[in-house]
Amino acid sequence: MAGQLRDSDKTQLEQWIGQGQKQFTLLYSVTKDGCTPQKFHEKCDHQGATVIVVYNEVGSVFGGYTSASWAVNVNGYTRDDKAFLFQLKFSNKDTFRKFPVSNVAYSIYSNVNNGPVFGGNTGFDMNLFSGTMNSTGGLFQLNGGFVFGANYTMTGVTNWNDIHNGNLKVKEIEVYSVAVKPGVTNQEWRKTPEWNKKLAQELMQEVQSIKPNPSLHIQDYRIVLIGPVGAGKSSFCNTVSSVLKGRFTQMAIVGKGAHSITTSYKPYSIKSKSESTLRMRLCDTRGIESDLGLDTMEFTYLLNGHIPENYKFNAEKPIYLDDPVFVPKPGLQDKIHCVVFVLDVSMIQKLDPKVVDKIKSFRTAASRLEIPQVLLLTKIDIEEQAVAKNLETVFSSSAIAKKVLEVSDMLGFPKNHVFPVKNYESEMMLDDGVNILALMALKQILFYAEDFVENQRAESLECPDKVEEHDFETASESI
Ligand SMILES: Nc1nc2c(ncn2[C@@H]2O[C@H](COP(=O)(O)OP(=O)(O)OP(=O)(O)O)[C@@H](O)[C@H]2O)c(=O)[nH]1
Ligand SMILES: [Mg+2]
Repeated sequence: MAGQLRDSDKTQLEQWIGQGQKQFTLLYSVTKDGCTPQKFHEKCDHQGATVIVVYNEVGSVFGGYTSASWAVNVNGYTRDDKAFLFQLKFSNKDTFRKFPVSNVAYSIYSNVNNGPVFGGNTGFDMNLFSGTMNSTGGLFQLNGGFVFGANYTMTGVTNWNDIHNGNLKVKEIEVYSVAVKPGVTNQEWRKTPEWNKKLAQELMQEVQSIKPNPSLHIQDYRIVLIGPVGAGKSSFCNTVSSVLKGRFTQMAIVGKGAHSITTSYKPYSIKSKSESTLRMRLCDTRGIESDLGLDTMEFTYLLNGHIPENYKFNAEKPIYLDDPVFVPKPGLQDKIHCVVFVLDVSMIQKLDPKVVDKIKSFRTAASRLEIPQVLLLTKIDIEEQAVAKNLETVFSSSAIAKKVLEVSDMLGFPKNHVFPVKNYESEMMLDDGVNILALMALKQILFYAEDFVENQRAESLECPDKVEEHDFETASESI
């Protein structure tokens, strides 16, 4: 049975309820089931969380949400600190207001003689009907009562007339059960702090504050992005730059092609809103293809800093030792300090086995050099609709959790080295969710780069011959 509640209203209710996308199932409709308290209780008792939606004669839509079941306490009150009243439309105009419960002891009232009741004690805030409602011309006359602000905080309105226009003739009352959407488990597979603007700002500050210790004599942490064609490597560079700059930027060209759109080794500097430059280089590379492009030897040269910046990869012929552009004695600054593998989450099972083998052998090469590695899983919005609607559900999405398991098994990544991200691609406005995911990943990447460089320094101090390419004591003091 389909109801009248619009998708946009469901999205608004989901945001108010929190914890991701919900499945709304119509349990009761006054027009279809009849307007008696008995019918309401028959259809709606013991159903878990419900939302009651009232549509009145003059185009106002309002109601109440409770996470508690009806009739847990027959003829009594049920506490529910998550309960709220709301309005969705006023006189046909979208008007979104949430009125949270203030007196939790009187959140909802279940009584065999009443339909749904919110509030009590000093007054029922919203008591829709008792007995049978009179109906004429397809309109039902609400016969309960509305007490303003008795147990709910009515911010933004001055009395109930601002919600129901003083018009108690209703075209419909619907009750929906509100359950966790399949695919969203509510069981977090990774704990994160509460997502809000403050978290985004804190992450932004942290990321900007990470810089190499001056005694290391390196200007930037060098991060390389590596992965199959079209995985979203260049998009991640643009996303990070946009997040930090606070507006959309396009540094790297992105797009779709049979072969890699990016053809060079391009290190990007990232600037913040205040024009300060972050102490890292995000290095974009040509996409991995089964029989073309980077091979393990060329990748090892890249890791060790032998490939100059802006080098145009020759897909047919990898760089070689005597190549005129080959950097013979790279310093620690030229080396890669963290490898970021980038995979399109929706393509994990469809990857060419030769590309998978290449990634594995690149991982082995990086591991031999003790370079930390993380995996970015892009396009989570394509993989899972619920996540696309609300990015915050990514860490409770069973579909994404499954992908993380699959990929960590396939490529041997520890699960906590795998970061789901959503790159900016069609948006017209920056989004806190996109920013938070990108910044969470970037922060960890920078920490790993920091660890690697610190380890290199410790090794060079303990065993000066081991790190022959770089002499920390005589390195330039230009930083
Ligand atoms: N929906 C969605 N699209 C994305 C995401 N990341 C990248 N894209 C799109 O995927 C396509 C390829 O992205 P690129 O960033 O060019 O991929 P790349 O890894 O740099 O590819 P090559 O340079 O060709 O190797 C573009 O059309 C992007 O807009 C994402 O997280 N979500
Ligand atoms: Mg690219």
